[in-house]
Amino acid sequence: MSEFFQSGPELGNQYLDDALLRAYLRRTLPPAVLAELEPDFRRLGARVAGDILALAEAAEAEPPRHVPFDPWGRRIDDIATSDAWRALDRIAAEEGLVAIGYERTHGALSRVDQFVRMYLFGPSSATYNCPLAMSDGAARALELYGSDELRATALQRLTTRDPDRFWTSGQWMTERTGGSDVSGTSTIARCERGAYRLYGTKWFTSATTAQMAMTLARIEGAGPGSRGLSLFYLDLRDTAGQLRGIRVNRLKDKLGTRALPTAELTLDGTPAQLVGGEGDGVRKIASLFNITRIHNACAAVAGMRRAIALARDYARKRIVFGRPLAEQPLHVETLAELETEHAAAFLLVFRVVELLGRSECREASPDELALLRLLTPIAKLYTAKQAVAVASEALEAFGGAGYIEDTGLPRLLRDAQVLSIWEGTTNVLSLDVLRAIEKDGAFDPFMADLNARLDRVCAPRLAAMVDDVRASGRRLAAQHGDAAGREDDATQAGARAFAYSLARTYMASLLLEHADWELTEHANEHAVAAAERWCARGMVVGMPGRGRRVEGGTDRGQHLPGE
Ligand code: MFK
Repeated sequence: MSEFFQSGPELGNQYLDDALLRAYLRRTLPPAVLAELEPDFRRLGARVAGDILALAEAAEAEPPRHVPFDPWGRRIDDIATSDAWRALDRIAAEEGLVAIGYERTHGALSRVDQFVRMYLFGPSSATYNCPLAMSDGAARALELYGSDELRATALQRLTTRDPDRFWTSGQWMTERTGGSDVSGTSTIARCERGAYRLYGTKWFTSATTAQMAMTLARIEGAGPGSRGLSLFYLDLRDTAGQLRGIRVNRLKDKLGTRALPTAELTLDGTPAQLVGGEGDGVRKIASLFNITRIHNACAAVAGMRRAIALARDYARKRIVFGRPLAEQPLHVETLAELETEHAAAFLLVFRVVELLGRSECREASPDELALLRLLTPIAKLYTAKQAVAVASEALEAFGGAGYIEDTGLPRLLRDAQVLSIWEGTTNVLSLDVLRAIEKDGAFDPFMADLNARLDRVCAPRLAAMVDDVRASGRRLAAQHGDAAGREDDATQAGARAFAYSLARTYMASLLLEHADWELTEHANEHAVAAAERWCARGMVVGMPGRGRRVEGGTDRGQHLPGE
């Protein structure tokens, strides 16, 4: 009988092992800032492969439970969570995972600092990054629209590093009558004795253990549609920690993100405070969900990185046909494709993070604000699809083990699948891309930014690819010209392909910029290979009615990223 046992994959320091992250930071941060932050990144990189990872595994092993009644029959609607889940909350506060974005110690670059930490923390957090994303979004909405009182209370709580004072926030947008079409929200806000109370049902509320929530409701008598909605702040618990005027109907039985409590709630006279005045609720809550969409994209790129790190480690250990997988040309090729997907996604997400920081520190030009508006849905929609494809391929790299629950590997795929659903589906976000172009005039700033980046690429080795990306840009401009001002069915039907094309073309320019820096500064060819792979796959995806050819690639029709 064989005594052979295969060794499972192990994680090293997730900062030190991430060559792209470290190179990006050397390229982007002033040396003094990097020198100040790097010891912390290195420390967190070790923790997320050590004690934080152990807590995440413990939280996954003990999912939340809804306890509707106390032993004597009183309705309590407790959501019982594990010690590990609560420990992750404290760590999040101590590590400043929300706070750093608001302390702004390094000005606009503070968002880069914060998102690097979220990128490291996310895959070891049992999805605690979701409550943190919503808390960050809520903090931004309160910073923009909150009263002095809410800024002095709730905003301080969301952005403190003191774990005893730290709060998380829910973001309750989804109703049975609404879903993607938030304008269908049917929760009513009634003014009773000078204060608002909410009545309605919220169909998906993630992180229901939070202390506060931001939500939408229609003030009695207000008009229809999203303009008739208003934004409200809810202080969820009384001094005994009981929910105020809220019934938990049940916890959702989800495909993944199982440590994260997601509930159906009935609001029955929930006390609420209006935020930012009456009306225009969707526009106001957009300040929140544009932040959570960036977190979503960061979670996608972090999930890809984690799947690849595990697959790479395993490839060095697993011997088949006489040599390790890491020496098998086809396996190496497969991993290189995944690395390319990750690199393109990483550079896109951190480009958006840089713009976010500049906008919040009032350093962004009008063109940069429009670009941020457009790149946010692009990054969210494209990286989410990549994350699913990369997780699926990474599971396959483990053979049968990738399909076995107690390896922990299937969770990578289950948790990736939500990324293209919550915070707006791929199609909703593709339509948002059209909205950003039509309403915010974001196409010209996009093209100007793309071409300016290509102008800066000077390594002769990259010149042919620069020409390819410019050609893609011209095709996009032609498609944009054809569709400008049109809101017909054909334009809508082509929205996803157009969004993918914008994403792929912009990502190509980022890969070339990074490759140029690597070549010039370090004579490093690795990033060139990623750019070559990306460009060879084509950038402009065919749109229905405009042919289905992929420019620079084969005639494969519309394809999903990573296919
Ligand atoms: C690990 C990472 C974790 C992430 C956290 C996950 C937590 C999940 C919890 C959830 O809540 S998931 C639920 C998420 N739901 C959504 O994301 C909603 C999806 N649907 C949309 O996004 C629709 O596009 C939208 C509801 C916004 C459409 O609304 P309308 O009212 O039909 O659209 P309209 O009339 O075009 O927009 C109204 C206003 O909002 C307009 O401004 P004006 O009033 O000034 O004209 C729009 O320009 C503005 N607007 C819409 N989208 C915007 C925006 N402004 C800025 N940014 C945007 N993205």
